[in-house]
Amino acid sequence: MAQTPDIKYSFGLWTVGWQAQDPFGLATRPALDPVESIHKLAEIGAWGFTFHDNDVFPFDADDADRRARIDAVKKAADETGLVIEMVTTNTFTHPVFKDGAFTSNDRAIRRFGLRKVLRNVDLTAELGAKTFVMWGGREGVEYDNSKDLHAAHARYAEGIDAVAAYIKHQGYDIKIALEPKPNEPRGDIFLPSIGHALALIDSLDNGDIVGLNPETGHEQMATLNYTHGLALALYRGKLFHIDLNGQHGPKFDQDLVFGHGDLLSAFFTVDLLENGFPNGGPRYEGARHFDYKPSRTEGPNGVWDSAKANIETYTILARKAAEYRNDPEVKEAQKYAGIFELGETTMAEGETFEDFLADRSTREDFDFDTAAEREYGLVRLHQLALAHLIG
Ligand SMILES: [Mn+2]
Repeated sequence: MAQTPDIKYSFGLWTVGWQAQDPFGLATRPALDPVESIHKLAEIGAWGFTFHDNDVFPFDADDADRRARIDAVKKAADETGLVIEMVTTNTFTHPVFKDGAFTSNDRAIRRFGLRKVLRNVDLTAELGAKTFVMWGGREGVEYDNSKDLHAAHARYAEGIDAVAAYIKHQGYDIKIALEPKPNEPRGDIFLPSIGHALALIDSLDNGDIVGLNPETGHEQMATLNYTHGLALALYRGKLFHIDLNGQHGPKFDQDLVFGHGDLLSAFFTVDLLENGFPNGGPRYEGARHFDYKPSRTEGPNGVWDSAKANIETYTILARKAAEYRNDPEVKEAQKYAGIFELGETTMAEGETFEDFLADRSTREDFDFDTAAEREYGLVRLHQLALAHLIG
């Protein structure tokens, strides 16, 4: 058992269950029974698990088979005490979705895709999960003339809004979390970043229950800063779920163990998640959810070694981030850098424009040459973080 009852670790069943088939090679591992995976996840210290509908039952399962497999997963959850915290829908594997589900040019396929998603919303409610992730992996194009791009965004918004409206219509206690990704499997995927998704959510009638599920590697594939993305989502009250993993910069989606890509970035991600912003503000309270893939080189032992590595890495980083934040030298360096000063509003509360314009220190008496000489000590502060990380 892992040693961290206070951190809620969760894994997708598709992570450890991945058989490691890729575009160039066959599977290198046998299939795993989801029930066995759930018991193994409990053994390594997980708190919860998540899944796509078709991680548990086949795309073409009949009703009896579907029910039997769902019941087996529920029984395993009960036996292990693991929480089913999130459910998501596979609208990318079957060839029918090769041009997308909500944004397919074929209207009948869009209606079929919506039915598949709504059926899975019902399952999410039945299992008591509170988060419904939507990753539109096939919602995109290879060629810019493949779609009316205005209509495609309108159909994507319509589809997401319909799912949110259905959740409210049914009275379910579920929030939707959109998962941005810039590319792969499509050449360009719609909603490629956290910022794009936030812009679309603002246009929805039912956007109050729609937020984000940002993935480390997906943002880093787009050369974006994952921790900054989490911060913006938190600022907008939209960080509903997270997918933690590792990535080495802009290349194919590597889905490495958390921390096995950009370790410094992972440290600051954990520091934000565990310790919050230096001046306070919204916090992320959900599961520390890993969406990684055991590398194709790994056999059955490597699968569980890599799953444990996610928990171990996060746990170590959480301890080091706490030590960093509680270090008096760090607090002093943060103060010197002006980090707490940034928490003060620029204009005083109740200050009028008349007051502001009359304040000669804002222009007439402002000594910008002296102000320009200010040192912030940012390298020293960063070295303190590095020393805590590697020390
Ligand atoms: Mn990924």
